[in-house]
Amino acid sequence: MVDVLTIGDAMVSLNPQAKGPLRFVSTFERKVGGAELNVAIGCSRLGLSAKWISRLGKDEFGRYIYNFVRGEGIDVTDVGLVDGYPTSVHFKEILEDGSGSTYYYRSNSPTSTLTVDELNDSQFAGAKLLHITGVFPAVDKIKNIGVIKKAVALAKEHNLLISFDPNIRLKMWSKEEAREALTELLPYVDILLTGLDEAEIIFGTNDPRSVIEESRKLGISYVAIKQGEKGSIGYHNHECIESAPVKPKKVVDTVGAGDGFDAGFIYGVLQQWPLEKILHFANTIGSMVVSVSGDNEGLPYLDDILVQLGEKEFIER
Ligand code: KDG
Repeated sequence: MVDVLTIGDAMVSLNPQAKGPLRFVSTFERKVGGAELNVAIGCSRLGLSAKWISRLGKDEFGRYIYNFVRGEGIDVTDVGLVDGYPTSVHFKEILEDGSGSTYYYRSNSPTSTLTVDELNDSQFAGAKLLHITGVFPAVDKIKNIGVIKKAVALAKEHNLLISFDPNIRLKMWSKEEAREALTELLPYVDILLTGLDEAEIIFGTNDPRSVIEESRKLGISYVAIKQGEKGSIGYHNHECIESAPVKPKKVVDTVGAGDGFDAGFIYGVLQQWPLEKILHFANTIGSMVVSVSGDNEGLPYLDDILVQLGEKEFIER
């Protein structure tokens, strides 16, 4: 029995050791990435128990990710290593001005072998929350949305909360495909964690008030609009709060900041904190993630964030 359950695709993330277009970069550091997995890692570091359902290639990269995830204390009972589907890879490119791009090599992802039959009551019974994103459906547009729908149905049957981050990757599907698939999920969502650009694709508006209003009409209980360096806006129980940004110590790598925010928000909801506290906690995690290179390395342990928030003393030695 776990607190947080998620289903998703992961990749070896190759991080450039120099800035500039990748044709001029010759060395990379091997790390791990994957939106849903990053959230599971964030939750686990905060002290929640987390389970990640996935497939990896039966190859050296698959074993590397599997061991890494297990090392984060995440339940990997339902992570299979499959033959014939190489573990996915993505390369990150960081330009001199800090802007970046991602190049995916994941079209034949091992997660495309996951089927609805592999989801069952025992994975959901007793869990508190299912976290889903738009990345997994984008990996296999027809089949994976079916897997997610079954997960959503099981989550509802077992009274789990459902958190959803659209995480729309336009290198993987078009705006129209994303809108069509993801809007089907919205009526089942309890917690929407989104950027305004993604909200615009889904709701046709990037006005925060309208996004909240549209979400509210669908019965979504918590809405968080992530605005990066501008902070976040949250809604719950007829209350709408703007939470000020938390200035990072430095900005090294922004990938994964949104997942860190999601993990913090989920943690706060499960602790039944007031919205203002949840938003500040989640913003603080986002700011900690961007200060460290890698998609999940900067996700804090609970003690780290309590020190950051001034709620715990830092003892150096
Ligand atoms: O949210 C960060 C993730 O997106 C990253 O770790 C991997 O690009 C990635 C993806 O699509 O999952």
